[in-house]
Amino acid sequence: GFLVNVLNHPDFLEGKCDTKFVDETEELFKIKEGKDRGTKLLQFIGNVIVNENKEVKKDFDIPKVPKIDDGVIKKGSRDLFKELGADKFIDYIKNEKKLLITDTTMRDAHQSLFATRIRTNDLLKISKAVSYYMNDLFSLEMWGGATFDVAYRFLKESPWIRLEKLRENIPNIMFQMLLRASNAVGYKNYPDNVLKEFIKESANKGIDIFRIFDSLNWIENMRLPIYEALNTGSIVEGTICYSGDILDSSKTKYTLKYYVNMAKELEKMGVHIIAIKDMAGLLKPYAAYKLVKALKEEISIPIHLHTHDTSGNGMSTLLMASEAGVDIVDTAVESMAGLTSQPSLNSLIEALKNTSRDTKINLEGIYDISEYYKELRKVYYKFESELKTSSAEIYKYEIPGGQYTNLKPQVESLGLGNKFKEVKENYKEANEILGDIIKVTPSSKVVGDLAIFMTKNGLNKENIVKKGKNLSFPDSVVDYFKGMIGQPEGGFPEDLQKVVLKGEKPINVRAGELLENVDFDEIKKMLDDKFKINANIRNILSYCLYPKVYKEYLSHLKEYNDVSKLESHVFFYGLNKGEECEVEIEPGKVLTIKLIEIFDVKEDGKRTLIFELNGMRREVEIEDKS
Ligand code: 3PY
Ligand code: ZN
Repeated sequence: GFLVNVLNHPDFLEGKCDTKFVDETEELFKIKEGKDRGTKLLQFIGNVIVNENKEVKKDFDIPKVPKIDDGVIKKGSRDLFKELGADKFIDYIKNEKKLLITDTTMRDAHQSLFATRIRTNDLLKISKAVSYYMNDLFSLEMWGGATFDVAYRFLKESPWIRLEKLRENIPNIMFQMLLRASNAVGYKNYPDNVLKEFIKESANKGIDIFRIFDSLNWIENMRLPIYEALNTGSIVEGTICYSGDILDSSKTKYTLKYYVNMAKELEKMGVHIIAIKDMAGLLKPYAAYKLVKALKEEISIPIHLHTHDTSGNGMSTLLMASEAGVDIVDTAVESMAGLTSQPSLNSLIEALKNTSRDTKINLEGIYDISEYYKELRKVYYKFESELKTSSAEIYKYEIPGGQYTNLKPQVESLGLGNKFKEVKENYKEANEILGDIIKVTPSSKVVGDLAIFMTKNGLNKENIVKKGKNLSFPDSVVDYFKGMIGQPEGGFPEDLQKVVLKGEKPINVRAGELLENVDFDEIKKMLDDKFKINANIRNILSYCLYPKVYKEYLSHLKEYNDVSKLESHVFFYGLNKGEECEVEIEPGKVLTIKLIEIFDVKEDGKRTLIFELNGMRREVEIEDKS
């Protein structure tokens, strides 16, 4: 009774009640003018029902969150790190016999399996159980890579809030992010002050470990971000991206020597750990043994291995690396592992039990966490790839895990759906045409875009230089040849470069060096004026990294309010007639929303939807865009 009255009170629905808690949390809640919060959410849900979800909504079970001793925070890697500081912590790693484990479930696993779509709401629900049951892990990779962009672009939520809230709920385990060197969490070089500030703020908000890679393995792109991350006192992983096959002596570009030399250079720059980033899962088991063994002999800092299980050989690769003395490896919880994702955490722990590299991690609670994700994953089914089995063909195509799952829908959306096989073949050929480059975001996008372009225009190795004279190439390919994402090993193929650039001059220094620093004050003023917010440094950085996407996110926020609190099945699929959902828009403040009726399209192209909001009838008009 009383609660319902409070919730229905116009002041509450208009957001005039005490919102101190949320105001302190982030910028977004400050956008409060206009229609009330409840109505805005009804419009959002109405729009999903009318324009987004084209199928009958399925029934989804509620994923079960494992029980924990509430309030008990077990000691974890972060406590040790805080106690020892970076340098001593590295000594601890070097002296540790156990194989140390990173869990990628909150970042790479869902990036690689279903297009990075897991929402913060779902991560937060499991986060305290993760803190409780996974406290013996080395780290959680839970931020960076594609998560930043996708949060704003598709999930309409703030990646910063994700970081902040996860940090609150998981204070004990180290957080790790993936940073694309001078490309930050984007697809191109950013001005130096943006890069520096972004790294500082990420560390401030709770990132402990920065894994820094460059998409062409170009050290010049990595220097500034590495120094900046070191300056924050965080742990820095200098990364070598693995391509080709060091066991194949006919391949002379990416040899064992090439990787060892790169690792040595990174070690000289003062990184704490060398990460081997095998983004496409090309590092074969015996190659892993050879590479790790050589690195252990040639450098003195710990080695952290990241691979993907696309070929089905991922676990063997981890075990061989373990034999060769690798210090840390990446895995994902069982129900989020395998195929284009990482090998399974659960299987690896079992495989090493009672051996010299026994991880000593207790699996009991982790099984329950895996059950949670297994159930949760069903809600994200529409983003899953069709991949049902592993594919050793990946050794031929060299397509990174995340790109592999995205490429098919991308090809389909261009009306080339029946040509997926051809696009994959062209991916291989495009890579050869480009001079066999390292392929990982964003260079992998260059190869993918070129492959699609070749498929559309009937281009191949033989005719591309001649036919290409009359074609304008995709932006990513043009930028690549201009040198905007860096310099590839062995340089650019010059004849094709001329054809693509059509007279424009390429650069041979780091692109960020040529970019002028941005004026943060000016951007703040613009955001404050246009969106009526009081922009903080995170808002400003988000704008700098993704101006268009960030502005669209703010407009969305204005139009629909904060949709991050909706359950994912409602966010993606709306409601069935008669179905009810609850939204806790603030702690203790719950809206109950029920869909009563959907009417036919009217002459003005709109549909009327009838909802009940906390038991009161509400009509909403939604434009039918079909
Ligand atoms: C990213 O940059 O997002 C990657 O995961 C590359 O593998
Ligand atoms: Zn990866």
